[in-house]
Amino acid sequence: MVLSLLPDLGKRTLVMGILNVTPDSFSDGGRYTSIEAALAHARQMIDEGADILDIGGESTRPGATEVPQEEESARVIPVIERLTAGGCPPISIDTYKAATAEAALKAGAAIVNDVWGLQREPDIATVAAAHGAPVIVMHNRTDIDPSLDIIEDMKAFFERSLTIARKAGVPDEHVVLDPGVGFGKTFEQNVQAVARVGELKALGYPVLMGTSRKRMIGTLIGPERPVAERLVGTVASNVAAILAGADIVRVHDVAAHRDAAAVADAIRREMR
Ligand code: HH2
Repeated sequence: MVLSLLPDLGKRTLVMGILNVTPDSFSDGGRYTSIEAALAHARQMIDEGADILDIGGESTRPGATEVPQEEESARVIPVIERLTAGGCPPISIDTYKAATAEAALKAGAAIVNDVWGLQREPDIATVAAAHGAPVIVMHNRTDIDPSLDIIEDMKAFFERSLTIARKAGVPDEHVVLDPGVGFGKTFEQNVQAVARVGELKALGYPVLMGTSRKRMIGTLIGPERPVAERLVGTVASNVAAILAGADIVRVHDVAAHRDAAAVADAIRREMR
């Protein structure tokens, strides 16, 4: 259950720390490819108060090469095994591949985070259901269409994902929605994905927001600035998302977001 696994969900904003065990992720690729480096980074995020660790073995940035399933599993499974052996917050596996999700859940991961919303390999929903694992259903598109009302497109996309989830036996309480900032959207549509979170919340599911260090932030603060300078812009976007209704923020910088979420949550509680 989302609720028993994450008892604070809905009571305060949860912070999901990003652990990319990839050589080519856009902001931290190559930094955590050795198991020891990945574990050290995970421990740092746990110390900083991460509520969830999101582990991925394939970069999803535009232009990244797809990784064979075996290679993706080989990158993430040893890290998941070592982390869960020592006790840690719930781990989500960032994959759209059913076999990787299966291996990760067997190794101790508890949540499936699918950037294709269960629609690339629908068997992933059966895998999640068999393990009783919640699923993060992210909106995505193969093409960018500036003429779209992106929130309406998300609603139609999520309807398809929810049909797959229900058919596979994933209960509604195990679904988290994510507008997928940076995936198949124009800059304006990415900004709308944050601003209009309330419309997604109205669907009745918790919402996760992932803006961390993404190009949208760079566009706003100055595209010539290095990715490492996107922290303040990222925090600003996540505070806005929290005030608009986001329940979980997926971030590289856990400590900064724990502080920001504490302040934003207190203000949100007093909003009418
Ligand atoms: N963004 C990325 C990867 N996975 N999952 C969810 N649910 N939401 C997101 O917004 C999201 C995600 C891309 O960011 P990152 O992991 O930092 O980079 P890369 O895909 O290059 O590894």
